[in-house]
Amino acid sequence: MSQPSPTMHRMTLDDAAVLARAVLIRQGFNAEQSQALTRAVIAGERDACHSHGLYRLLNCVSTLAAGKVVADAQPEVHDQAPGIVRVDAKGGFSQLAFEAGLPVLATKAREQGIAALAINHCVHFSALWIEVEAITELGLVGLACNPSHAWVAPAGGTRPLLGTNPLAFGWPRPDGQPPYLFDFATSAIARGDIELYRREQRPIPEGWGIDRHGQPSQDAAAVLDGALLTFGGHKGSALATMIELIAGPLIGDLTSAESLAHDDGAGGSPYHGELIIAMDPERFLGDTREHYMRRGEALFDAIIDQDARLPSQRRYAARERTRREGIHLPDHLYRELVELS
Ligand code: NDP
Ligand code: PYC
Repeated sequence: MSQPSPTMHRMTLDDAAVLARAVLIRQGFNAEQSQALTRAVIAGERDACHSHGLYRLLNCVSTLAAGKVVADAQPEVHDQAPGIVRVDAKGGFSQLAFEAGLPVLATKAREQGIAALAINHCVHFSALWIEVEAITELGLVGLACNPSHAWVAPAGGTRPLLGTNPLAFGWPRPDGQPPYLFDFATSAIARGDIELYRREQRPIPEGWGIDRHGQPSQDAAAVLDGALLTFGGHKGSALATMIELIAGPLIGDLTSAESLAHDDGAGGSPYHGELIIAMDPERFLGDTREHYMRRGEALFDAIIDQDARLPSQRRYAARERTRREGIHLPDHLYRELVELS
């Protein structure tokens, strides 16, 4: 089943952003939504997170065509409680809602030491590191998670129930260093990556999923039709369940199973909420902040001393590379996007 890699089209990041925006505007998104979506997919492509880069524009377009996203949604910000800001995305994609809520979240975190942003009624496909990195850029510690569609079998089960439910954490670092940041699906891999394997007709690694009969499979299409497995067995399964709860019912929004039911076979991106938490080291530590944040640095040094790498290191290296050299887009994806622009 092994196939040759697709030929690649080289572009600058600026040209890629122009193409992304042209696709979104042409397909009917308003200027604000298009700008926010463009920032997200260009950040994904720039950091070589291809499953959440320009490829996602195809989902944005098909979700709009299916009537499952509001193309000109204006998020509404509500001051819910001293430590909670709520943003109603009004059926639009999550990115603009996050951007609207971030300044209030940061202010509340600085006042209280810890604060939460609950985004409701959003259509969602974002890589969460984008949001957590924005929080660390304000000197805050960040945590984010959300459900998706019911695509993942609970550990020990054989039928899709949980979402691919990402969890991201970011820690600001001194001296202009990029943050310590991890961001992973609680499934063995993001579903978007399996979609890319299917597009390239490549077999997926063992252990990522099962077919509709509950049998282990390395056929991407069969797994997309069956269920993904959780990472780390029962541990990923429990984390995914926690995310269903704290970024679903706790914030008055849908679980992954409810999101899939809402989709009703239309094939749109998931529709649910997102929970984002920010913590202010200054409030926790006062004058001792510098001392304790340096102890975090000692931990990172000890990890690197073992020749282990920090999460996001690959991403930051890709960022440097694509800024210099531009991006390489599979030709067939480039042609699809030009057709839509
Ligand atoms: P990966 O398994 O590729 O990576 C997960 C994390 O682990 C990254 O931070 C990565 O850093 C780090 N990492 C990978 N290898 C190592 C290593 N050897 N040592 C240390 N750290 C390592 O990601 P996933 O497939 O789980 O998720 C991909 C993306 O999909 C995420 O951005 C997630 O937010 C997104 N997603 C979004 C969903 C949504 O509902 N919106 C649903 C599911 C996923 P690095 O990037 O540097 O490799
Ligand atoms: O890749 O699993 C995924 C995903 C779901 C929603 C956005 N990305």
